[in-house]
Amino acid sequence: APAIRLEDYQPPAYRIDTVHLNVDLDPSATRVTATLKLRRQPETPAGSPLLLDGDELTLTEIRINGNPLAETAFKADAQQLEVSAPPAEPFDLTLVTEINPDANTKLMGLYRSSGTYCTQCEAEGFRRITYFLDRPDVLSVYTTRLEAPKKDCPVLLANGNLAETGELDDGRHFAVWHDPHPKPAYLFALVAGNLAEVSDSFTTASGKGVALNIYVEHGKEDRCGWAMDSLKRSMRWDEEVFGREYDLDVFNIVAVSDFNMGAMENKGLNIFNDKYVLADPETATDQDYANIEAVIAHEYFHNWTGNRITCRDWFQLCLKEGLTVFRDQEFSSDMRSRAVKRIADVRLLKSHQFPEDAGPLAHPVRPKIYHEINNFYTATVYEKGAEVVRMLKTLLGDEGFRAGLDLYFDRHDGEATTIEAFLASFEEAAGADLSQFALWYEQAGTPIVTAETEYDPDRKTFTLSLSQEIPPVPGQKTSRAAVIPLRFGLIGPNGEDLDVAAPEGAIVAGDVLILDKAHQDVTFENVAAPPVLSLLRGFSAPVRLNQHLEPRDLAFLAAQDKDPFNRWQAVQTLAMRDLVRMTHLCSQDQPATCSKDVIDVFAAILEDAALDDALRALALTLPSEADIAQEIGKDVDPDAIHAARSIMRRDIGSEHKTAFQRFATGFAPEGPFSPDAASAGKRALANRALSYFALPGDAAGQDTVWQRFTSADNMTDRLAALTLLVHDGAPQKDDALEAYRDRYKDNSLAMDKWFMTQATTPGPKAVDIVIALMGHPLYDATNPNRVRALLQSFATGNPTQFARADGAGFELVAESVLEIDKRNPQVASRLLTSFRSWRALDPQRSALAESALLRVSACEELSRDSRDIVDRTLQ
Ligand code: B3K
Ligand code: ZN
Repeated sequence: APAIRLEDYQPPAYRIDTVHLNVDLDPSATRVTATLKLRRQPETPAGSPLLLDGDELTLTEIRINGNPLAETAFKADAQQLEVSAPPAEPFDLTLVTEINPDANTKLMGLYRSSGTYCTQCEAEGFRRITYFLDRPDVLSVYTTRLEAPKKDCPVLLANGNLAETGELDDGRHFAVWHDPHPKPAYLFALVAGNLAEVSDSFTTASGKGVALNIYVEHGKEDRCGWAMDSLKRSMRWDEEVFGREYDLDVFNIVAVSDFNMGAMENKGLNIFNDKYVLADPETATDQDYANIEAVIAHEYFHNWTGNRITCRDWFQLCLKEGLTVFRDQEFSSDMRSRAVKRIADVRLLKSHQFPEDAGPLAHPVRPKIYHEINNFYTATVYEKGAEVVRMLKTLLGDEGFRAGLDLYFDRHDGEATTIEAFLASFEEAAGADLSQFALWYEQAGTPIVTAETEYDPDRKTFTLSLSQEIPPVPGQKTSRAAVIPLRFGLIGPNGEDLDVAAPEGAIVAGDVLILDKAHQDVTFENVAAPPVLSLLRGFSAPVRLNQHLEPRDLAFLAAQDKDPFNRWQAVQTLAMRDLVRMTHLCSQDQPATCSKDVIDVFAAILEDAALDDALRALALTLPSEADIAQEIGKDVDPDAIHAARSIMRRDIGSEHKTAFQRFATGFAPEGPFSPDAASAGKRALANRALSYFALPGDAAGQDTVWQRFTSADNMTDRLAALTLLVHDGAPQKDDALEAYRDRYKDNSLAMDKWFMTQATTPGPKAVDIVIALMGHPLYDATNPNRVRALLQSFATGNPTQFARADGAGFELVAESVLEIDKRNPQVASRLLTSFRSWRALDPQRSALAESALLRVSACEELSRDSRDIVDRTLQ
């Protein structure tokens, strides 16, 4: 497939003003009649051929202005329709295509999930329904008529407002939906099936009533309450914080169990992976509740950032995704603890985006080239994209930022636009020059910021020497200095921030220092005593900070920093340093023990009642094995990392056994289960403490875990206990797995957790366990959630066994990729990305990974999705 390049962008030769779709639903032979009002663009010479995209389509009829077209006047194959000399004046093109939803295993276009017809059109799925100008800069007004047997499909939904319904002969019925807002084809959706409806309503700030409905399979109605509540809170919040109101009479959400990703923001008809809708205490963890709240909000917020204002082309994906992730992060911060949310977001960024940006799949937030756009729904576009928006807010201040966004909404409403237009709105509204800032969209790779400090006791000066560089990444050998906002504080001996004046020649706004050169020295005057520098507070820029702090300074920051993010970071840095040291000892088979600094800091955090419980739980969480591997960076030995981390847990736990026991057993929230942030924080701290109290091999501790497992009244505690029993190889582990399976065998989302827990079991049995589970009656290789629960969790959450020294883990994943790729390329290519850090492994392991990748690459029938990933991973 040819590469698509940003620099080659051309506006469309034709526009489509309106689309009338008539969809006659049938499981294997759905008939789609599309009437498109086409208009030649003034720049397009009259008679220029019209080229429409298709994908696996069969055309059965074609008419222009009602007249059938001569066979010589068009060419149609499965991938394209060419009308050789269309009328010069606006005309109606009518196309009839026949499609087979039951045979659609790619889950793109129109398919069926547990009998329900549903669609997924982003990025290029609409062309699997009818021939079209399937690109985001062609905006049309859609009217959709659906027709189906009423018995099978009592519910018929499409975008916009309901215009008409009626009965037909033979037990059939129809519904017509009209969406007045012009939109690109990727936002089209329809749903038809026998679904239950959970309804509520919302009144907008200007007094307009909106009907809210969530559609789920019958029997799941009572698990929709949290999603509905999250939706109403999102709608109110977007009015209050961004001044954005909803714009249709109805907002529908449909939950389906087979979905390639999390959810989709189709105009007025969001379609969700049911994982991000269904929740009750019995089946959902606190993390599930938080995820549902965030994803419901994210899709809702897209109505303004994505739908009302969309992308000109797919290179601009971060225009809607980075901005919308930023918006959902802010929403969750306002609903919960801001500090805890910030730490959670940074952990995600560092664990997912940093390795992407450091490996063969690195790309700028706005890529310049792609082969398959579905492979660019990445942590870089989403999470780094959100960080870039966050930096904009830091640089412009709350007011400047809001003014820029308001101008963007005013000016571009109804358009398909670009990052340049987005930045120009901020430049104008806030009077800023963002030309250098724009590099954040252009350059791949994570900048490394190095900070050195020197205190001069005679002159009472404190000098900060800063430098930045981006290590080379594929396609980018050199880079230019970025604009890096560094939030900071100089902390005096009493723990208070010093009130220092902005040094001459440096750009300091409030507590933010702006680094915009490769090297920069900043000298603060009148500093009475040597301060401790707290840099990158709140993680004010997506960079790696290279700053040497002594253990006592880190302990000081962990205890004293007024910035909760940097308190957490100081604990992590202390633990990480020690883990790297211990890993090296373990890899040489030498004895390793955790240093006293780390043990003391952990004990202090545990007992610091002034800290948020959830924050304490996070600070007591050791860096993951993948995080440690990333820190080590080369010649990675996953077994040594695992050993070091286990020793650290053991040393911390045994040194403070009684304290951990106290928190593990006496810290549950009171009263009946509630998913609120405070209660979730208590559960998180208690379960974290339990993991230090009940160490592997400690019979009494594991009895306590078993007690927790059997007596838990909520999924968070039950799953935490199950995971400890299984991962630590407790004697009760088989009983626990069996009890869990018996309890949840009819609930797929809960069973996903059962598969995931086993797939992430450390130890040499994991590959065999995964292979056995692939043959389990409840395993379903066609369900993306189940595949991700078993195989993706194994590949990304079980580093020692995925990278097993004999290559069996790589083989298992490579084989699975090849198998899944035949049915569902998007799920396969996502699984394949788990190889992205293969070059950082020790030589023996990286050779084995390479041969597994070469095996995938040798398959001639590989999908475009997987071909693209394997080629780039091997390059
Ligand atoms: N916009 C969709 C993602 C579509 C993925 C296409 N492969 C969900 C979201 O970001 O809200
Ligand atoms: Zn999104």
